[in-house]
Amino acid sequence: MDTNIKQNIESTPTFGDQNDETPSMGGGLPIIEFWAEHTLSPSGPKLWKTLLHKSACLSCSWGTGGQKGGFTNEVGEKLQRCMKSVEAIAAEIQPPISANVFSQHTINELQQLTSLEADRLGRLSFPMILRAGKTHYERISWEEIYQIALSAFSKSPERVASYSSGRSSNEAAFLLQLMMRSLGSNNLADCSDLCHAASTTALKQMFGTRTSVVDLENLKQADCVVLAGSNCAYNHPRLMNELIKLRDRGGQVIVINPIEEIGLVKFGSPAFPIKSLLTGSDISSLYLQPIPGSDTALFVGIQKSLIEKGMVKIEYLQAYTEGWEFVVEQARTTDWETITKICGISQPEIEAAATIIGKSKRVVFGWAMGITQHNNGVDNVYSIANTALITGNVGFEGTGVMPIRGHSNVQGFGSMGVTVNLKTEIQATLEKLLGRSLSRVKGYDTRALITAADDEKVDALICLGGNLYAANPDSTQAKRALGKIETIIYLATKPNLGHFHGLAKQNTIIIPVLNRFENPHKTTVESGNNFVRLNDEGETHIKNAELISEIEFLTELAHRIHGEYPVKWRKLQDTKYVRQLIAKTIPGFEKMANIDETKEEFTISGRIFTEPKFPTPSTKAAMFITPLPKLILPDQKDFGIPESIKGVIVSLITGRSYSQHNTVVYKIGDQYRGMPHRNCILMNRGDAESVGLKEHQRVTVQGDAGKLENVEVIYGAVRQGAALMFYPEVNAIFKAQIDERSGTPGFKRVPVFVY
Ligand SMILES: Nc1nc2c(c(=O)[nH]1)N[C@H]1C(S)=C(S)[C@@H](COP(=O)(O)OP(=O)(O)OC[C@H]3O[C@@H](n4cnc5c(=O)[nH]c(N)nc54)[C@H](O)[C@@H]3O)O[C@H]1N2
Ligand SMILES: Nc1nc2c(c(=O)[nH]1)N[C@H]1C(S)=C(S)[C@@H](COP(=O)(O)OP(=O)(O)OC[C@H]3O[C@@H](n4cnc5c(=O)[nH]c(N)nc54)[C@H](O)[C@@H]3O)O[C@H]1N2
Ligand code: SF4
Ligand SMILES: [Mo]
Repeated sequence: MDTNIKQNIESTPTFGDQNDETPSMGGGLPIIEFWAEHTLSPSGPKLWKTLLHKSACLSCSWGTGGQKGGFTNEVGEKLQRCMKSVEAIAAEIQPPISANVFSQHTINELQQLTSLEADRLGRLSFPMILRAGKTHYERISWEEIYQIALSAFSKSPERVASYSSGRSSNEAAFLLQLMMRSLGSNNLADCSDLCHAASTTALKQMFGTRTSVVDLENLKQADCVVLAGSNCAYNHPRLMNELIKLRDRGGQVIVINPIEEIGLVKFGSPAFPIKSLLTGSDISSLYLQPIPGSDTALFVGIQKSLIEKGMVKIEYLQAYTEGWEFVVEQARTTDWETITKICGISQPEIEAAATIIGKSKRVVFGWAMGITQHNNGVDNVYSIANTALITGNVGFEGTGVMPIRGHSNVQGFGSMGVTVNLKTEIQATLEKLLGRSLSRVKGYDTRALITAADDEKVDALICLGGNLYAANPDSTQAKRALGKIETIIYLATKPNLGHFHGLAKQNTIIIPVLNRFENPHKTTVESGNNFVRLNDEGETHIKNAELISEIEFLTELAHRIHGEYPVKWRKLQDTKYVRQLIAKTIPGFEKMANIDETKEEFTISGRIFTEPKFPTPSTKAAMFITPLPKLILPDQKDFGIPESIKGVIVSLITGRSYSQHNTVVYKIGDQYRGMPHRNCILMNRGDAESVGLKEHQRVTVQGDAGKLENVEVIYGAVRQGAALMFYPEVNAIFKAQIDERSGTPGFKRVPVFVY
């Protein structure tokens, strides 16, 4: 392979020093160093301009920025911008990739790039196509793109699909689903299918809502937060400020996580430079490290203890819930031995958690991927919400259930109807708008899309952002499946592994798009706290290029496919009209109609419960019993490894390092976990030593779909039987069990053999 392409990339500076010592707390001075390094660098002025632009932070769903300015949150607090935001912007303000990169390097060479190297190439700036049998991506005209797309999307509606990732706007999301549904296709796969689908499914059944019932104001009233399966010190850093303030006012934080994440024990936040940054603030009051995948058992244990202590709010259950008798009965009759054996937490520790929850006046229960990404993800969420309900902690200020969402507008995509489970109200209004009934054929979610493609049932795919190839388990299957689709169109800001490995059978097209702070029109996004932000128009630093806005591309494509009637697609290039359509179609978004004039950002109506009355048919919350998981691990022989080879089977947690955004790696090391590079496995010392392994030794990690070799063992505060590796690289080696009810892959409990 031509090494030039790699050499060029390696000479661009990566972020920070790889060899820092493992810090004794999360956050702290490295954050300030990072800010200084970036804001004082040659790209500093561009970075500042973007930070001050009136648009929402690109990175996570916690949400900040918008009309109040780059550093102000929805309740008007200042200095609300974390370094993850800077990291995301820094990647977007990279120079454009020179055309030579694609004319001089074959697809085989591009496939040698790592995620970090692909991202470091720079910004995409002209449309390209890789045609069947060709070795290079080449430039393509817009006219030819529309012709190819038109013929691809004229196939039978069941054979066309979209995939999307939550960084695009509400307007783009709305148009995407309108275009697909107008075609007669419900195949609207979305990254949320791999993420919080279990939360959406469970919350809808229990409360008739699909999102968090807690807003920022509410969180500020809580005196206890239960944080399960979230590493917000890395992934939602400003949530840490709320936890620090909660501890300062005498509140308690219970963390539930098989890994002792240092930032969830102690965190130094730059928002409190004097009292927190240098010395760190205590976060967890109680830290429980259960076996991966066992949270349902742990929460049933907490319920059992609450019952035994007489801390259950029976009057609340009777008045506001249904099915509670069965839930209470399940917890009462499940014996302690079963519970403690499954979750690996002792009875006294479970009781300590129950006491804190039972004695607190207002408890918020928050969770993220450690809860949803399991084959029983929906049960996990039920068990958390059951615990909230039996203690009367939903429907009052300072209480509630709070899925901590992923991408900065992933929740907006769901609200706009980019989902295979469309709300009946939205379906009805769309039918009125289009003047005909919509297809009732069940659409493909992300996993179903991959399976259908692998079965040769998909001809055309449009990807609005994201990285479908690398986000899925079993990379070999993902690659093979995408390779059976005739035409794939990727809309993206920067190249990623999917553009080089997720290649279509005939035509793979890459469309370079403007990002949130560059669009020539206003857009909106929705945070995980149900707050809608308005993004101002902006401009791009990339000159003499052919970038297009997602809105322009989608409306033009829809116009070519559908013509002028009943939707005047080209008129919708003025996003003001899209917002008017959204206001008319999407429940809770009425204020969108005038947002262009009022500039009033808002909390979506009907989402935050201030009384325990819910949008369910009976107005009561429905409770469901939660079967305890059977956590069986395969045997060594199931991995096809002879008994003579010594090794250990562990439940592998696959997730994010400190410096990556999903499939995009920004920096190779994870300093807070002491992992110097990507090819590490974080292990419990006892597990490693039990089979004669030592720290820094190189091992093979074998899953059910492949193996990674030369992996460095790093000892960490991981509970016995568990280990951690980073995605997307690790997706090469396992197939993942799927939660049947939500379609979510079990990314957090992957059985592997380490030897
Ligand atoms: N900087 C940055 N921010 C991000 C992202 C990013 O990649 N980078 N990604 C965004 C997206 S899309 C998402 S979904 C979120 C992800 O945010 P998180 O959910 O916080 O991220 P993960 O790294 O997937 O893992 C969460 C935690 O779950 C724990 N865990 C694993 N298994 C279990 C279990 O069985 N039980 C319990 N209780 N805990 C478990 C892990 O140890 C880990 O600490 O962050 C969003 N924000
Ligand atoms: N093993 C394992 N696998 C996982 C997970 C895990 O924890 N473990 N987590 C899962 C989760 S929670 C998620 S959400 C998925 C993430 O899956 P995706 O959302 O599909 O992946 P991302 O890496 O976030 O996508 C990044 C790409 O989006 C493009 N992009 C960025 N901004 C824009 C924009 O404004 N417009 C457009 N059109 N494109 C843009 C860029 O080209 C960038 O390369 O991965 C899932 N996969
Ligand atoms: S916490 Fe999330 S939304 Fe807030 S600044 Fe950081 S990355 Fe952006
Ligand atoms: Mo996610």
